[in-house]
Amino acid sequence: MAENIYTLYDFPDSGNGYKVRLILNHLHLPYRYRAVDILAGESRQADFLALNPNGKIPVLQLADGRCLAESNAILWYLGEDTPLIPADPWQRASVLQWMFFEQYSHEPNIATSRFILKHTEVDEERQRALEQKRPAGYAALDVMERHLNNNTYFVTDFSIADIALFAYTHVAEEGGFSLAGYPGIQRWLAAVRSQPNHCSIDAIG
Ligand SMILES: N[C@@H](CCC(=O)N[C@@H](CS)C(=O)NCC(=O)O)C(=O)O
Repeated sequence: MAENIYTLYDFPDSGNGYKVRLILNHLHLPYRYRAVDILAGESRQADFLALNPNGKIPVLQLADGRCLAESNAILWYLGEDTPLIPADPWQRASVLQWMFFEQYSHEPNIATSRFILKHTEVDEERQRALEQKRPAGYAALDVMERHLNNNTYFVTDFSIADIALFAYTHVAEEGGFSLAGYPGIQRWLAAVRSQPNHCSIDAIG
């Protein structure tokens, strides 16, 4: 039986955490799972801040104790030297391009809207935030749709760019974003789901 060399600190409903669970599954890498209750403030307590001073899950801890935060950095670390990251320099940079897009244009609008709707009481301030995020979230989906009208995946073959963008796109409707007018995104979601070793957001370990 393979040894658990990784410990994943995570919040089960997190799409950022799901990215890491998904790549660990794709690569058949066993891991220990440590749930962090971010709703109860556990990510801001001293023992967790010792792992990630930024107070956010996911954190991947290696057997020697080193900790890596930021979901897309973890994808890069685990994906190196596997078919999930291309060898060609242009394609590698293109993978990064989509992962930076995910963090700057997609996640701050779509993931955070989903968090507000699923995990908070929507008061006036949060309602305003939802309204501000809506056009920016749809603009990100439009960019993806244009690309996916002519491409099966974001960069040539299935890669960590697809994992990064799948995590919150497949649950965009929970954030109030309808995918009905996005046939290219829907085809791509199906292509990602059909990958061997795909797992759902609620699958842990
Ligand atoms: N850029 C980070 C974002 C991580 C993030 O926003 N984590 C949220 C959950 S999805 C969190 O830990 N929130 C708890 C907190 O801020 O205390 C990544 O991609 O890993």
